[in-house]
Amino acid sequence: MSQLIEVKVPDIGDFDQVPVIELFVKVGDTIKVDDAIATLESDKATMDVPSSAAGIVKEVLVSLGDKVAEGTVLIKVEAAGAAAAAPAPAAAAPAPAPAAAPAAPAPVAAAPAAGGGIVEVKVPDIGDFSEVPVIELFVKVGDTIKAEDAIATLESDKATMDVPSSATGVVKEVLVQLGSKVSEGAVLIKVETGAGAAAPAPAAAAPAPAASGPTTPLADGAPAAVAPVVAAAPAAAAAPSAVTLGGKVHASPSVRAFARELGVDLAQVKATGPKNRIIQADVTAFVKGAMSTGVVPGKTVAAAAVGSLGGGLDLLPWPKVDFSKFGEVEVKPLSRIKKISGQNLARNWAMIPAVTYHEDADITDLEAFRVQMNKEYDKSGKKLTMLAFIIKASVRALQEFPEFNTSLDGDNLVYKKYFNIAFAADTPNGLVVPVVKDADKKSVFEIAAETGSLAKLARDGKLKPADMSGACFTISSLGGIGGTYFAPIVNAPEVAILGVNKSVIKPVWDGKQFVPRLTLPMSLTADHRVIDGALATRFNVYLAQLLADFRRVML
Ligand code: CAO
Repeated sequence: MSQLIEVKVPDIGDFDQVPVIELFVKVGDTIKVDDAIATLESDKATMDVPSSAAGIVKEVLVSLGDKVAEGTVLIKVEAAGAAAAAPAPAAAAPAPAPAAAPAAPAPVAAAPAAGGGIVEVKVPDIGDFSEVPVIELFVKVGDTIKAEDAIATLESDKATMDVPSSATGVVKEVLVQLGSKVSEGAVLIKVETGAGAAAPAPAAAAPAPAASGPTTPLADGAPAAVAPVVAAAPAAAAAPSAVTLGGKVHASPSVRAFARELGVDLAQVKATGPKNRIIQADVTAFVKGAMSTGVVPGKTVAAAAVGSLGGGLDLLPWPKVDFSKFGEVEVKPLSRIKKISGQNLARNWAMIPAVTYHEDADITDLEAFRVQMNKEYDKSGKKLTMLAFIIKASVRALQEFPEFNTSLDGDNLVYKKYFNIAFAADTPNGLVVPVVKDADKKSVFEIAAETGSLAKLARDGKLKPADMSGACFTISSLGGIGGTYFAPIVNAPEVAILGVNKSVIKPVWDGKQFVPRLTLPMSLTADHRVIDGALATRFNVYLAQLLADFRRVML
C-alpha cells in the first residue's frame, strides 16, 4: 500500500531562512533514501538535504531561491511499500538527517599567533565522525590563502565537509594527503601568517600541539565554517583515484559525488551557480560538451573516447524557463524514439562539419515513365515510387563516387563494397530510418515494395534493430509533403545524406525558350572531412543526370 511521506529540512543548526540553491528532483522522479533533494546555502555553509524516503516524488513544494528552515517540507514522496518508507519516524516530525552532522558550523581550530607566526589549521568539531578520509586537498606548500578558503574536503559515507582555513597567510606545511584519515583536532596545514593576518585567536599562547584538545572558537565569531553537509555520498566516495583532484572549486557534496561518478575534474568545469558555484547542470553541460566534441579539457573524463585536444564547445547549460509564468502549458514526455534520435542528431550536428549542396533534377521523363509503368502494372499490385527510383539512382552515384559510400574510422576511411540505403520514415512516434539492404542487387519494383513494407513496419512500431542497421547512405524524402529545399543532418557514421522535396513544374530555358519541366529539388549534406564541395557538386550533378535520363543508370 502506498503512502505519502513528507521530506523535510532536517536540523540545520543555527541556520534559518536558508535559500535553496539547487533542486535535484522533479515530480515523477524515482528516488532512493539518501538521494540528494536540494542544496541549501547560507553565507557560511552549504548543505545537501538527502531524502529520508524512497519512492516516487509526488510533489515538490519549493523552488530555487525559496528560503527554508528546519521542518520545511521540501517534497512529498509516494513510498512503494512499507519497506521503502523513510527511516523517519513520522511524516510530521522533521526528517532527521541521516548523518549526525554538526548542528552548526563548528569553529575551526586555529592555534593562535600574535602579530604573525605559524598557525595550525585543524579539523574542527565534526560531530560523531572520526577517521574520515580526506578526499580533496586544495592547498599545497607555498600557496597564499585567505581565512575561509577551503583547505580540504572530508567525506565519510554519510557526510561531506569542506574545511575552511582559519588563517590568512602562506602555507608552510601540509600534514595530510589524499586518503589520510582524520578526526577532530588533526592538524591539516601550518600557515605562516603576517602581522595582523593571523587567525583571530584569542591569545598569543604557544601554538597548540598537533591533535591537541578541543577546538578554539574564533574570538570574533568569524565564519570559520565547516560546511556541515549531509550528503548522499557514494559508498566508494573515499576513492580519490577516480577523480583528478585539482584546484579550488566550489560545489556542493552531491555535485562533487556526481562529478566523481562521471570521472569529471571539477576544476575543468565552468561554474554558473551563485557565487561561482558549480551546479549539477554545469557538470552535465561539461560532459555533453566533451562527448559531442570528443574533446575533454585536461583529458579527465575517463570514459570519453577522445580524439585530439582542442577547444570544447563551452556551451551554456540549457535554459530553464518556467513557461507557465507566461501562459498555460502542458508537459508531455518525449517519445522514446525522439529521445534516442535526438541524442544522435545532436551529436551528428555538433561533430560533423557538414555542408549542404542543392541541385534540381529534371524528372519530367522519369515521372512520365513511372506513371506509365504504374498504369501498365496496375493489376499486378506492383507500384513504382519516386523514392525507389531515387534509391536506385543513388546506388549508381555511390558506385561512381565511392567516397560517398564510406565511413570515417579515426584516421582511416572505410570504403564499403555493399550498397545499403536507408530512408527516413515519418511515424507518429518520431523519425526512424529503415534500411534497404543490397539495393544494388534489387530492381526498382523490389525496392519500391520493400520501402513500402518497411515504412508500414515503421509506422506500426514493428521495425527490428536489424531493419535499421548497416546503412551506407540515407535518403530523406519530404516529396509527399512539400517544401523546396532543406539541410538534412548526416546520419553518422555515414558521410552524406540526400534530402528531396516535392517536385514542381518550373520554367527551364532550353536555349530558345522556357519550357515547363518537372523539377525535383535535391539537398545533399556531406561531411566535409571526407567530401569537399567540388566532389559533392559533381555527385549532385551526376545524380540529377541519372534522374533526368534513367537509362544512364544501366551504363
Ligand atoms: N515530388 C512530388 N510528389 C511526390 C514526391 C516528390 N518528390 N515524392 C512522393 N510524392 C508523392 C507520391 O507520389 C505520393 O503520391 P500518390 O499517392 O499520388 O502516389 C505522395 O507523394 C505520398 O508519397 P509518400 O511520401 O507517402 O511515399 P514515398 O514513397 O514518397 O515516401 C516515406 C515514403 C516513408 C519516405 C514517406 O512516407 C515519409 O515518411 N517521408 C518523410 C520523411 C521525413 O520525415 N524526412 C525528414 C527527415 S529530417 O527531419
